[in-house]
Amino acid sequence: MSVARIHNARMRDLVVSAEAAAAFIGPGETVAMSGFTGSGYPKAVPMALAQRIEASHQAGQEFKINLLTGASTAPELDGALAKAEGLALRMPFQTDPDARKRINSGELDYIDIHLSHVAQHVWFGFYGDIDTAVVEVSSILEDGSLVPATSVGNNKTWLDLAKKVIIEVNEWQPEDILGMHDVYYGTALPPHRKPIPLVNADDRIGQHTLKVDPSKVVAVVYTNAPDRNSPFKPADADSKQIATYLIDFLKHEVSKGRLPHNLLPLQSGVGNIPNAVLAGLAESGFRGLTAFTEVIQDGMLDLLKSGVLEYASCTGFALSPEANEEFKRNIKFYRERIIMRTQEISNHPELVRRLGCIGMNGMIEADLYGNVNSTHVMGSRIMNGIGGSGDFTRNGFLSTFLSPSLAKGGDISAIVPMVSHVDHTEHDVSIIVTEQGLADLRGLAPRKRARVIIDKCAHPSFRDALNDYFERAQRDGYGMHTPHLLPEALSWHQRYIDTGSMKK
Ligand code: 0RQ
Repeated sequence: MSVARIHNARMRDLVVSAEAAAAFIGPGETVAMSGFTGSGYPKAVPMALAQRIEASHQAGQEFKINLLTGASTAPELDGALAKAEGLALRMPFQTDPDARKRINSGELDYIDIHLSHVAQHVWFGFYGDIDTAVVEVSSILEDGSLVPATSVGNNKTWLDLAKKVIIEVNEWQPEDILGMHDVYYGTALPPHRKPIPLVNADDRIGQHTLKVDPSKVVAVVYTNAPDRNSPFKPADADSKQIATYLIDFLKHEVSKGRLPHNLLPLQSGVGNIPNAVLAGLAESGFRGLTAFTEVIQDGMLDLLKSGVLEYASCTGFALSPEANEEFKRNIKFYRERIIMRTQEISNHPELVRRLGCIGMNGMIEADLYGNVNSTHVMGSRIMNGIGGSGDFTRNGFLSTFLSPSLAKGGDISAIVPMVSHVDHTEHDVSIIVTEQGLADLRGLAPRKRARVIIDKCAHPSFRDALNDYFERAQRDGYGMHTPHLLPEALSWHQRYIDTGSMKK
């Protein structure tokens, strides 16, 4: 077996098969793994663990773990463990269809928290002990330090706190990624916190590698397997229209002197609409842009390549297979322009506020007053999770939410009288954009917000019904500050559940 990427003699002695490594993990353990939006997640040990769990279940023995990661992973991790019915608790973010099915059927507990909170909540002891950490790296240096792979996520915290550590060294990861990371070891528990010394999105405040206490490492597994992500759909007409409205708005803000010519550091969510916005920025005439974000997806690599984006700070990637190859081929170019941080720093409220990020995220629905639901379909079924959207929405300079005005072939309106679940409150949301238009909610009292949201963002097929609700709420509601008709406020959702459409 090749061990070329392991330059430390003791670590080389620990190389075993994925099956032997998975045997270190026992039923009931809390296991913290690497991985952020389909990058840098362990690829062999979780699958070997899933097989072990299935064998235990066949032998009539209960075997489940609590699983913590940076964010979503991929079929080899979330998918395999969910299918094996091996998860009792999952946190903080997932996008896997099998895991989602089990969460929504009540078989799997899921804790959906802000990504910037994860590390500190674990230090505070809210999740008990971390029994095992399983972390993918690109290589192990002679001094035993670890070169992170394509995500950093919570790996620093997992390695610091876990009782035992399993390392996957993935030869598919570019070895020349060494130098791209910036791992900050200066965070502390209250009351000992100090300001984080980062004032520009490209400041380096940490070190290139992760530390691990060698006495905790029980196994090293060698792999050679790609990061996997769901392929992107090509941008459709609606995504392009949404991107156009947003970019025109940003230009307008520059002309008013509220934004500098190269804007402020961008945060972009994952998915087709944010990707369409990035593609739109490529042709917008903007130059010298910067990003302080969680995830870099295809569109951002393109912007770096064309020079429209000067540099980007992130904690992980969500790339198509083609973009992965491009990234690896030109790793030296990207290493000069990308800084990868731990997610406690990439999403840190202090830094997002200081830098004045422009947040651009997707949503499920928004209501007349600007409350946004990013996570729950019909108030009850989780889609993915809040992820880092709240870190940027509450603390950014501008918080924008982007969505088509309709879902499910036109049966669902993304603009509803009252959201069925709230992730981002009316106090945090500044801009809502659909393919119909852009609602600028800044400086507007609630009833003025409702007017602008209906007029600019609602689909024409739901506009009359929204106007009717809003007028009657102003006439018959309990108060005029934020008028509602409580028995009707969620009736659109109930109608969808009963009839398959929000329309009467
Ligand atoms: O379902 O796949 O079954 O058809 O939701 O919707 O329109 O493809 O949009 O992929 O951008 O996802 C909010 C989920 C939008 C995402 C959400 C259904 C729709 C479809 C997906 P199908 P689209 P997107 C950075 C920031 C929270 C996390 C976040 C998200 C599916 O943006 O997870 O922002 N955000 N993180 O049919 C019922 C509605 C619906 C609806 C959409 N109103 N009612 N179903 N759908 N609107 C990344 C990290 O934090 C790591």
